[in-house]
Amino acid sequence: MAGAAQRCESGGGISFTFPTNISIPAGGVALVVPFDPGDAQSLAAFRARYNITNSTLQIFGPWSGKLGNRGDRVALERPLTPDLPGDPYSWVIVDEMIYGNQTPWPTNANGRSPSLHRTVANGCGNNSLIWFAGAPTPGQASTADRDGDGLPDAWMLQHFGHADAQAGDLSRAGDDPDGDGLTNLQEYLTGSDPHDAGSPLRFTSVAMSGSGPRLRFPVLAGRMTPDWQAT
Ligand SMILES: [Ca+2]
Ligand SMILES: [Ca+2]
Ligand SMILES: [Ca+2]
Repeated sequence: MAGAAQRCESGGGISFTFPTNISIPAGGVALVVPFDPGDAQSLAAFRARYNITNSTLQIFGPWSGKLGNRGDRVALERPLTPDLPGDPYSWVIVDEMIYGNQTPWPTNANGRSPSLHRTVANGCGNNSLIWFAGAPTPGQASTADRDGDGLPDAWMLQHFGHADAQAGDLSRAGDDPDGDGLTNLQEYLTGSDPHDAGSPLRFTSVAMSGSGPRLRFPVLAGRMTPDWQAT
């Protein structure tokens, strides 16, 4: 939601209708929670649990229902003005994701475990390749990278247990803790596991083209090109 105030709905296993006349600035973040954010005690406990220090963060709730562990739909919808006054509004999908708990979706975001994080805001929400499982970071964009090393905080929390790069546990962007020849930044960009040497970059084809070899490999959408050619 960017620009003018609008009324939106999140639907699926859970549902929440935003109040009218609210706005979220372009690139901004809002949070929808399962409890009433007007309950100061619950809100304080939630902020403390997830270390949310942004006092201006807009928090809405409560949502009703529960998201399924095996799969569900989360959609952002906006009302369409009816042709005739008095007719009911219809709802238009602005963005949508229908997730699952099996490959190609991240399988370790099942139940009380890591959350699904979106790597690019403008990719198709139903594309499993733009999501990864990481520690919950409510109120932050999934791509938040507070130390600016190219590794998102959520990815760091998931794999190293902290958001900032540290030399002691080889969590810097250029480190290679599993010794598979890929740096942590390369592991992130290619969607592999920085602590599993059996999870390196894998080429899906190697062929000769006009000026040299052409290598193809799968990547997470929005992170880098899947097609490199040596020069
Ligand atoms: Ca970082
Ligand atoms: Ca590595
Ligand atoms: Ca690896």
